[in-house]
Amino acid sequence: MSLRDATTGQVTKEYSIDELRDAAQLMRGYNLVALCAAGSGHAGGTLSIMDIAAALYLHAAEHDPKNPDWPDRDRILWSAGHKAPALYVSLGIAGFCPLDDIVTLRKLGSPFQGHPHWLKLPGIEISSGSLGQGLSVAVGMALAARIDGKNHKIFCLMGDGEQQEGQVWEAAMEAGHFHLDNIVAVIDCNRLQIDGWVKDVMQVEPLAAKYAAFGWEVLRIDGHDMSQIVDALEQARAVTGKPVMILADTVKGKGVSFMENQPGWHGKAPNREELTAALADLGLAERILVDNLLAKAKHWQAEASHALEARMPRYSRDFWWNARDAAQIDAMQVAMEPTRKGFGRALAECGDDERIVCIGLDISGSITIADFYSGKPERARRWISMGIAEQSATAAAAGLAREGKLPVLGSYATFSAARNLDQVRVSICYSNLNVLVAGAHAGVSVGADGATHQALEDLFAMLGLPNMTVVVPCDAIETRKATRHLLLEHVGPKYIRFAREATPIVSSESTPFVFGKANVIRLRAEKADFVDAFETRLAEDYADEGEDLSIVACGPMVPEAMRTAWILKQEFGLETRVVNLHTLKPIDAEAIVRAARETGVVITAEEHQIGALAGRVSLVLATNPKLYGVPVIASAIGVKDRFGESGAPWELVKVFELSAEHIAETALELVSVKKHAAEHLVTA
Ligand SMILES: Cc1ncc(C[n+]2csc(CCOP(=O)(O)OP(=O)(O)O)c2C)c(N)n1
Repeated sequence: MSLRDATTGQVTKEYSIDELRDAAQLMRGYNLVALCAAGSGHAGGTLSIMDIAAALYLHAAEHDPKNPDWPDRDRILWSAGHKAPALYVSLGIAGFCPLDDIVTLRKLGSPFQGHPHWLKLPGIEISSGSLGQGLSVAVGMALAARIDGKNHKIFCLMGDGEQQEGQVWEAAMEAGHFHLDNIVAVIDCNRLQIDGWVKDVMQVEPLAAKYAAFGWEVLRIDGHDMSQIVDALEQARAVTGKPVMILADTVKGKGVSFMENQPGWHGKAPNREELTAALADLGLAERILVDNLLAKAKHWQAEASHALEARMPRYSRDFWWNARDAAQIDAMQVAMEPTRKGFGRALAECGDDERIVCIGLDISGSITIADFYSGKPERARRWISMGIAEQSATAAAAGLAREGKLPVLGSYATFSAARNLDQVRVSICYSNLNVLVAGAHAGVSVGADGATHQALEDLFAMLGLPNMTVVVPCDAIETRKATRHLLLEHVGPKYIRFAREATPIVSSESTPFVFGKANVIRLRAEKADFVDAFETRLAEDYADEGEDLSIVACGPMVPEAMRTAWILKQEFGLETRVVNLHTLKPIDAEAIVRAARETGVVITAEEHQIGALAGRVSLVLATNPKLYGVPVIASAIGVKDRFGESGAPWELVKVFELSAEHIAETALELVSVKKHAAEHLVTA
C-alpha cells in the first residue's frame, strides 16, 4: 500500500509511522497558514482529522499524484466538505499540487474553494459542502466498481455531528444491504459541532452499535495514534462481505493548546499572532516560511483584485460605498449592518409570545436565531435543538404548528429552503401551516464559503409553492419589521430571506412598511448621509414625477439600486424610480404597473439566479390588462445561470455584475433605447 506510479505499479514512497506523524504535524501548520491568509475557514475540524488524512493520503490509499484519474486508484471522499483545507494539504503533501499554492485558499479565482469542487483541482473526487451526502456518493461509486469488477476502495470521511443527517443512515442501510465491502468510512469523532457538544445538540452515539446493526464491521480507534490509524486502515482493507466503519476518537483543534476542545474554533481562522502561537505549539515555528507564504497569498489577491477592477464599469467619480476622495469628503456616507441582525432582534422582542418555538439546526449563533433565547432562560423550553437535520426538523415544525405552535426554523438558505424542499412543500405548504422558515446567509455575498453555501435558487422554490408568503427585506431595519409582522400578524407558511454580510442601512424606523405593499425611493440631493439623500414613500402614495426609468429590487439589491440612482443622476442627469419590493409574494402588482406605465423602462435587481424577482415582475408586465399595448423596455440584473464561487463578499457582488456600476450600464442602454423609440415615433 502507498503512493504508486500507476504506469509501472511501483511504490514511489514508503512512509514510516514516525514520518507519517511528522507529516501530519506539518500539514496542520500549512492548514493554519492557509486559514490565516484566507481570514476565514474551519480550524477545529481540520486539525482533528489531520492524522487520519496523513495516514490515508501518504500510506493507506493506493493512488498516483502524477496520474490523478488512474481508473484503479482508491477514492477518498470528503463528505465533511468544510474540512476542505485538510483535503488540500493532503493533496499538496502527497504531490497532487504544490503545497505552497494552498495559501490562496478561499480567494477569488483559487482552485482551493471554501468547500471542495472536483472540477477545480485534480485529486478531489467529489464536490461537497452540504453535509450528509458523501456516504451516498460512496455507495454509488462502490456499486459502480462492483459492476465493473474493480477492486479499489472508496474511503469516505465524515464528522460526528454530520451523523445527524438522516441521509447518512439511508446510505448506511444501503451499504449494509448491498454488502459493500469496498467502502471504508471514517468518522472524525471530535464530539463537538457548531452549537456545542454533539451529545447536547443531538446525541448520535452509540455509533458503533448503530453501524453494526446496519451490517457494518466497526473498528474504534484513537484518531491521533498513528499506529492505530494505520492498523485500522489495513484491517479494513482485509474485511470481506460488509462495509467498514472506523470510529476515530479525536480532539477538535488537536495540537494547538488554545483551540483544543473549543467550540469557538469550529469556523474561525487564526489571526497573525494566533498563527505564530499555534505554529509554536505545533513545534513548527522554524519549519514553515510563513512570511513567504502570506506574501504569496497577498500577491494572488492583488492580481485578482486588479483584474476585477479592470473589468468594472468606470464613471468620473468613485461612487462605491463610503468611498472618499479629496472632492467628496463626507458625501453620501452610510452605516452597514447585516440584515440577519434584524431577524435576531425581532425574535428577541417578540419571543415572549408563548406560541413561538425556535428550532436550532446547528448554526444558531451566526444566523441570529439564538437571539430568541440568549439572556432569557425562561424561553429555554421553547428552544429545540434538532442538530444538522434540516429535513426532519422541517416536518417536525409542521407537527408543532399543527398543535398550535408557531415554529421558526432557519439555516443557510441552501439548507433551509432547498435541502428540505419536499418537507416544506408537503408538510408545511400543502397543509397550510403556520411556520416561519428563515433562509439565512443567502446570495453570493456569503463570500468565501463558496458555491455550496450561496443560495441562489431558493426563491424559485419558495415562490413556486402555493400558500407560501415570501419576504426579502432590504436592510436590517426592514428585516426586523418584516420578521415582527410574520411572527405576530401573518398566519400561514412564510419564508424570509436575509444575508450574512453587512450591507447598507437605507431605511429608518419611520420609513413606511406595509406588508405586501412596495415603497418608492427617490434621490433628492446628495447629502452627507446616504439615507438622507433619499425620500421613501409607500408606492400607492407616490405621484409620478416622470422619471427616466424604474429599478424594481428586493433585499440588499435595494441599496445597490439606490446607489445606481445616484450614479445616473450625477453622471447623466437621469431620474430613477427605485421600487423596493420587500414582499415578493403577495406581489404589489399596482406598483409595478405604475412604474412601467409611468417610466417605460423597468429593470429588476435580485441577488439570486435571474428569474425569481424578474419572473414575477415579468408576469405582471405581460399579463396585467393595464399594460396591454403599453411599450415597456425591460431588463434583469442577477446571477446569470451559474454557480457561485469563493471570494470576498463585495468582490463577488462585482464578479457577478450585481453592483450599482453594472446596473447603471444596463440602465443607460435601456434609456437610450427608450429615447430612440420616442424619436422614431416622432419622425414616423
Ligand atoms: C446540510 C448542512 N447543514 C449545515 C451545514 C453547516 N455546517 C457546516 S460544518 C457544521 C458542523 C459539523 O459538525 P461535525 O460533523 O461534527 O464536524 P466537525 O465538528 O468535525 O467540524 C455545520 C452545521 C452544512 N455544511 N451542511
